[in-house]
Amino acid sequence: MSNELFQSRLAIIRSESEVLLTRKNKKCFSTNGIFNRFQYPVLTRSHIPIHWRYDLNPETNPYCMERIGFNATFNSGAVKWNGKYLLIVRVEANDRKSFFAVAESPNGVDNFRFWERPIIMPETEDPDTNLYDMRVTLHEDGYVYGVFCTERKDPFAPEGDTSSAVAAAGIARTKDFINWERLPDLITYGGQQRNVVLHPLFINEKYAFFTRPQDGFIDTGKGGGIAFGLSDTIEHAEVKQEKILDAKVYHTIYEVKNGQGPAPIKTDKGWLNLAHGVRNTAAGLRYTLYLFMTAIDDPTNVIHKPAGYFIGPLGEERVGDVSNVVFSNGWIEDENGEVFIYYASSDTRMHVATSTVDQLIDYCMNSPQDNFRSAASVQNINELIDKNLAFSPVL
Ligand code: M1P
Repeated sequence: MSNELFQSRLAIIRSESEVLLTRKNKKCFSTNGIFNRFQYPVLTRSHIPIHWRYDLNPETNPYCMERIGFNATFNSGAVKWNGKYLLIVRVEANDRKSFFAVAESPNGVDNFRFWERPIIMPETEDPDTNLYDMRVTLHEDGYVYGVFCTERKDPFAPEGDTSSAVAAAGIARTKDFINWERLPDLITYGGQQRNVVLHPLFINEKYAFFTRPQDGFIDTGKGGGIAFGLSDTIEHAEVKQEKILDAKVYHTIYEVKNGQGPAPIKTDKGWLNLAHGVRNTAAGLRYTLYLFMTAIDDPTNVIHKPAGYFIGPLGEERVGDVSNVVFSNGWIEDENGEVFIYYASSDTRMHVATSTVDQLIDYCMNSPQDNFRSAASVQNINELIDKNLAFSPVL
């Protein structure tokens, strides 16, 4: 096989990759005025570095074929670090295994590039089959923590059942996002765990976790709801009691289940929390994002919660490996109050939306809440109409 084929293919692959990696992203006009979407996703599987995919030696790869394929880049933790915007991305290869890799951008909205290698996450004595959805917390103890889902085969699955799994919260810490110290998994007593998030502050001198107790791997069963609990240590984290702070509710966007997104943002009006809610439809589950605020002195006390979703899947976001899903486990508050909300669509690709702390507080405090009946929703609309008519009779 001629070296020419290898070289010409590689030249095309390299130049197309460079065009994608250096493409400028454009802020779209926001009709709702709450946040701005951007024209392009910030990360797709095509952003995976060439040297992770191809054997670059023409002697051993004369056809210049991909040796390792990648399926998706989604559900990323996020942090601003040394002036750069980092995503701790859930990368899924064609073999269905997820792992973490850091992608870095100078401005948070485009030019994301993966670091040289994926993260080498140490294992516990019970090896993980799959890892995903890391939440990054800059804790006041001085460490950066990553809390993520570790999935293993259900040891009690009947013979022949090769899909039942058990989800738990893995914990690791770092000071540079390259070297990670793995700590024992979080122990809880409410069944399985996904969407566990470490709070950035000590609460009552203890480490504090948002949890999501659930009976099964997919079904929350009699569990569910965003919960909160305290642990004496992080080195052997154990939450003995989980208190539900935001329950699932019939006929809402979080009727089936919900889960905390990233660690909350502290503001002078309370904590801003981003979460996902899941409802059922004839076409399957639909995942949307919602916001709520909790009291500054009590992160379990919900003080403002607008009705319905904040971001729902739109346009091409609606289609992917798991369609009709938006999911977020990372946001960054910049020094000037701008907030970068990183969200994945349909378990396939990463997007960014931007807003500000002020806008998000305004949205939480001044949007009507859900009163759980159609008549009550109509009443909310009529109250706004009355207000507008009184203010300006000519609409
Ligand atoms: O497929 C949608 C999402 O499903 C799970 O979220 P939850 O535990 O709330 O159902 C997670 O596996 C998540 O990664 C995925 O995006």
